[in-house]
Amino acid sequence: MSADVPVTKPTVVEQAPATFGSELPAWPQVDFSEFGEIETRPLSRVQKLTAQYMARNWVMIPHVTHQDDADITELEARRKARNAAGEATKLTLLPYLIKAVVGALKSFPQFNASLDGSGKNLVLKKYFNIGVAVDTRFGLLVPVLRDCDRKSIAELAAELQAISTKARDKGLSMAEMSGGCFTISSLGSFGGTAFTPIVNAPEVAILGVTRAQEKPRRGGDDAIDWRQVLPLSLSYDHRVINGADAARFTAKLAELLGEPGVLED
Ligand code: CAO
Repeated sequence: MSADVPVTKPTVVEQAPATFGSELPAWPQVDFSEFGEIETRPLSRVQKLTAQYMARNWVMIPHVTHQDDADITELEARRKARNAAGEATKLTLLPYLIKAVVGALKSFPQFNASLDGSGKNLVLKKYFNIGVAVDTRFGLLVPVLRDCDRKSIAELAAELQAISTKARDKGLSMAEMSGGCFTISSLGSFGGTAFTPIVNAPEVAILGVTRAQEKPRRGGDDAIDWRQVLPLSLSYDHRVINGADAARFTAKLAELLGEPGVLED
């Protein structure tokens, strides 16, 4: 380099703070009555708590939702036959879903796990407690059914009916909503084709199901075989679960839901 060329120091690029781009503007304060008639209703205690937890989970967990479906034609036939034969508690799809989820958690233990408080370790659970979202007049409540691996479809149906009735009539204690490994949110009786459930931290995945639909499948001699197909929406924490595992997990769920005899064992 010749002596008359000025030597320039490399520019030091300052590290942007981790919060870069996430400075939020204040929440809009709008007097809606300026625009028309309104009514103000205070949120319930449960709604306020749910809002806080949902906002935290949505902001802190990098969510991905994987969509799949399961052929439940045989399952539905067996379920209806059992109900017609006079089950003590009417069987809905949910107890079967719980058993299938337990089977899939056994095959993919990273779904039955939580990040510890430091975020540096994955805690793998050897128990199978499943939370079920229940829509109540107090707001959304999630009772946890314990040790679902050790309970039959009929036992799960009875427990589910008792706890969801209690949730709707009286609400639930924190103890009844603690200790879950994985949550199921079923909107099947309401409708819908898919949705994005929010992971129930510190769990790492949640299964949403919407209404089963009749869909055609190519049968022998190109005949149309109408099947009952259940949409599955699996949201997961992408820090812990990768997309390939989510696809394997839902495929396993679909396989298990296609073998209702095994779930009933
Ligand atoms: N496809 C088609 N039909 C379905 C179905 C599905 N995926 N899921 C349930 N059904 C049917 C049931 O089989 C039943 O029909 P039959 O009388 O013909 O058997 C009917 O819908 C009513 O079921 P149910 O709702 O009483 O019972 P369930 O076990 O399916 O669900 C419960 C129980 C407590 C989970 C449900 O009532 C509920 O509260 N769901 C709301 C969950 C929710 O709000 N999630 C959103 C959370 S995020 O905001």
